[in-house]
Amino acid sequence: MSQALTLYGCPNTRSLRAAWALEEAGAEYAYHPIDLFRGEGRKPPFLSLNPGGKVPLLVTPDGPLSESGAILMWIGERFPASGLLPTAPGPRALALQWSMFALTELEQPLWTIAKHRFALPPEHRVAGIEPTAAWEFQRAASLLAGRLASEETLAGIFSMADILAAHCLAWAASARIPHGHPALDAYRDRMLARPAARQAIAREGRLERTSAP
Ligand SMILES: N[C@@H](CCC(=O)N[C@@H](CS)C(=O)NCC(=O)O)C(=O)O
Repeated sequence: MSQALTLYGCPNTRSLRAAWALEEAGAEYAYHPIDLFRGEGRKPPFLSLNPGGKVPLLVTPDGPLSESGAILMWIGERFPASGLLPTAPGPRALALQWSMFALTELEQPLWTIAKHRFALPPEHRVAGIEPTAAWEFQRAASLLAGRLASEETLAGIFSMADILAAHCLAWAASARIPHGHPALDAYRDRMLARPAARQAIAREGRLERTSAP
């Protein structure tokens, strides 16, 4: 399977989640950069693979897969030794719960802020929405901090939930959106110090093109 995996990604985007998970799994994969800032995501070669025009996209033997959460679940299932999707029922349930929390509660206000700062066409942006979204993010972060007050990781062992949550916390830091919990900064830094995270960041940092999409 290893040679059949190709990750389409772009530095400083959600594709880091997928690269990080692949590195945790010890998977071999080709990395194909899509320069979103030059509109490559909206050009026909990439749109034929992902009509949504977004990264990450993982081309797998089961077909092209979009949505970072689904990609991490796929990697966790295909590489069970990675522990990304734990096999024991208790940790597995918690990994799924906190993954969904990261995607729907923690990320949602960050994405709202990003959309209304720069991602939406100017005529659809509402500047006044930011304080509400920032408050929602702080409320979600408080729940995360509560969970991590007694645990090193969200599922009791490292899992895909930690990739998603740590990525959201890194996103918040780079966008200067505060959460008010220094312990979450320590958690984020601990997760990002994992060798697989460092390798993924280095892999995405290389922007030279290898082939056309
Ligand atoms: N829900 C999707 C969101 C993916 C997404 O919005 N990716 C951004 C980069 S972080 C993108 O590709 N944007 C390009 C565009 O919308 O044209 C996921 O989690 O994978």
